[in-house]
Order: sequence, then C-alpha cells, then structure tokens
Amino acid sequence: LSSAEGLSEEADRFLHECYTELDRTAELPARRRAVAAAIHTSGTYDHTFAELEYGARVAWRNSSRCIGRLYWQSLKLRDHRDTDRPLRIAAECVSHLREATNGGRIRPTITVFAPDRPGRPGPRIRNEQLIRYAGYKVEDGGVVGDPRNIELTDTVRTLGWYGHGTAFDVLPLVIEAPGYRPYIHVIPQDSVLEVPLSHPRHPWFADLGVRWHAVPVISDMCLEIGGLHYPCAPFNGWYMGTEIGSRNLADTDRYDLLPTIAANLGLDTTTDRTLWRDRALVELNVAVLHSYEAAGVTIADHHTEAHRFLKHVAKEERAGRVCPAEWSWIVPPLSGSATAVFHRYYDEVDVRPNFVRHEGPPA
Ligand code: HEM
Ligand code: NRG
Repeated sequence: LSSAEGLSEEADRFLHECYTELDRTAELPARRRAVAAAIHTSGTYDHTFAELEYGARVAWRNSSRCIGRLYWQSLKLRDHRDTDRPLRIAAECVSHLREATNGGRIRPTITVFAPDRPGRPGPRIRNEQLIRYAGYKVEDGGVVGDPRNIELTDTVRTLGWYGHGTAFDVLPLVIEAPGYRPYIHVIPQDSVLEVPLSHPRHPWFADLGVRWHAVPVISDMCLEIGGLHYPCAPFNGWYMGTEIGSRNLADTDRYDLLPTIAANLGLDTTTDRTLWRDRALVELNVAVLHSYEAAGVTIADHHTEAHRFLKHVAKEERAGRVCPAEWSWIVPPLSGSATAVFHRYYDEVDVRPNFVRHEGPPA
C-alpha cells in the first residue's frame, strides 16, 4: 500500500464512522469524494471543524488507559491548526491553561495545532505536560524537586533557563517546530493554579510545604484521526486524587513522601508488617482530596471515578460499541479491590481515533 492509499483507507473509515454517529449520512458520499480528490492531488486532506471535534472526542473515548471517559462528549475543542510558529503555540498553550483552569472549575479542553504534512512535520512540545516541576540532582546523590523531570530540567538549563531551586519550580515550555530552533517559553505564574496541601486533622501536614498543580495537561501525545497526525494537541481533564497522592508524591522515584508522613504520624517504620506505608498513603490521599476541595479545584476520588467509569462502559455497550480498557491502568493505585472497577475484565482493543506515542524523534 502506498502512503496515499493507506491514508485514503483510514480517512474513509473515519468519515463513515463520523457521519454515521453524527447522523449526517446524507453528506457522506460528497465528502468522501472531496477527501479522495484532495489526497490524490496533495497527498493529504483537511478535517472540517465538526470532524476534528468529533475525532478528538472519540480519541478520548478510545483511550483505553483513561478511567475518566464518562464525559467524553463534553470535550471543548480549541482549533489552532493554522498555528505552527513556536511563540504563538506557546501563547496558545498559556491561554489553554487559563481557559481550562477556569478559576478551579476545570473544563476538559484540547488545543489542536498544525498536523504533520507530507515533507513537513507539525510542531511538538517537549514537555510531557504543560505544567511540570523541575528536578535537580544535588551533591549527596539526592534530588530536589521531581526526579521524573531531571532530563527536561537539564535540557532547559542548557538552553539558558534557570530556576529558583525549590522542590516546585514550574519548568518552561520547550517548543520544537521545523525551521526553528527549540523555543523556550516561561509560563506566567498567574496562569498556573496550584494547591498547597493540608490535612483536615493533622496541622503539621501544611508545614511540609507540599503542593501540586490544579490541572494535568498532557502535551506529548499525538492525536491520530482518519490517518492524519496532530503531534501537538495538548489536552486536559481534572485529576483523580490517587494520581497525586499515590504516585506523584509517594513513588520512591518521585517525591517519596511516605517515610516523612509516617514519621509525623508516629508510626512504627521498623517493619513492613505495621503497614506504615499503607496508612501513610491513606492520609496523604485524604490531604490531597481535602486540599483541592478547600481550594475550590475540581478533583475526583477513585471510588466516584470508578463508578462513573462503569456507567460509561454500560452506556457504550447500549450504544453497540465495545469500550477499550486496560485493567492495570484503570484500577486505581490505592485500595484497588475496594473500587468497583477491580472485579471484572475489559476489552483490550486498540482503535482509532486515539492518542498515540510519537512515531519518531522531532524533525
Ligand atoms: C489516563 C483520569 C480526562 C485521555 C488517565 C489516567 C487517569 C485519568 C487516572 C491514568 C493516568 C496514570 O496512571 O498516569 C482522567 C480524569 C479525567 C480525564 C479523572 C477527567 C475529566 C481525560 C481527557 C483526555 C484523557 C479529557 C483526552 C482528551 C487520557 C489518556 C490517558 C489517560 C490518553 C493515557 C495516558 C498515558 O498513556 O500516559 N486519565 N482523565 N483523559 N487519559 Fe484521562
Ligand atoms: N498521572 C499524570 C496525569 C495523567 C493523565 N491524568 C488525567 N488526565 N487526569 C499526573 O500528572 O499525575 N486528564 O486529562 O485529566
């Protein structure tokens, strides 16, 4: 199959699904002819706004690792396909942050920038999320900040950025586009909503000085729709508390806070059998949910999100579709068997539209 033939097939499959689900089949034959002609003459084609909006929503619906899919139809599309210059991309990412944050009432949002074209790849964002905390190696072999982002921190430092050296320095954006050198853009502080963590019953918790950002905006995945690739399409929903409380702040290769919290709780940490890690995890997760709620920032607990997900699976079945899902990603990293999603298996299929990993390094 030539790449144009492959593209035509993918496009056709997508258009059929799109116009059928949108109940607009009358328009399908003419649209298929127009797209086939465009691919024949230019080797590519353009989505209409409605196709792109539907495609992005279905990409979310097909994200088999995501427990948050009940509200897939509410995804807000910001169409910036005409934008391929680094500075304008960075500025639109900042606008995305402000609109999606919405003062704490988080709105699921995606901004779509220029797609890959034959001979001209689209832009890319090097950061895995728009908001990430720097990680600095220090003398004694330890790390200040988020160890996950040490490499990105080194990259932006060689490009001339320097941080304050705190455990929560927000990294600048690194935007790559063909014909431009990597572009560094500091995110204005007032576009980054953060939540200082405290515990409803342990006053010492606030003194730990731990915080996290309100909105997770994944910026390093490629949106694939109808054979077209949008390598720069940052998207967000809201956090489920366990992402922060059981992983980001607790993993031993992240902020590794369980020993500190256990010590403050006065737990016996001399043996695993006291379950001090488990008890510290629960209190850390309580603090996360409490703090976001107190700050008026949308967050979901894992029991509620698990019920919503099963409701979504049932709805999809009623619509005659299978819901692709990966058990090991859907089951939350706290009290797995106490949540509703633990006690069954799922269909592990890989369908398009979807969010995929980049095929190669940036141009
Ligand atoms: C993964 C929750 C919205 C696409 C996940 C994960 C959680 C989650 C808990 C697993 C993350 C991990 O273990 O690291 C939610 C919640 C949302 C939401 C509570 C609230 C609305 C969205 C939206 C999109 C999306 C709006 C896309 C439009 C994805 C994708 C993954 C994912 C692609 C897999 C990421 C990867 O492979 O690293 N989600 N999500 N989610 N979600 Fe969602
Ligand atoms: N675990 C990551 C975020 C992954 C996606 N989670 C979401 N996505 N909630 C972390 O930063 O902890 N979303 O689009 O809302």
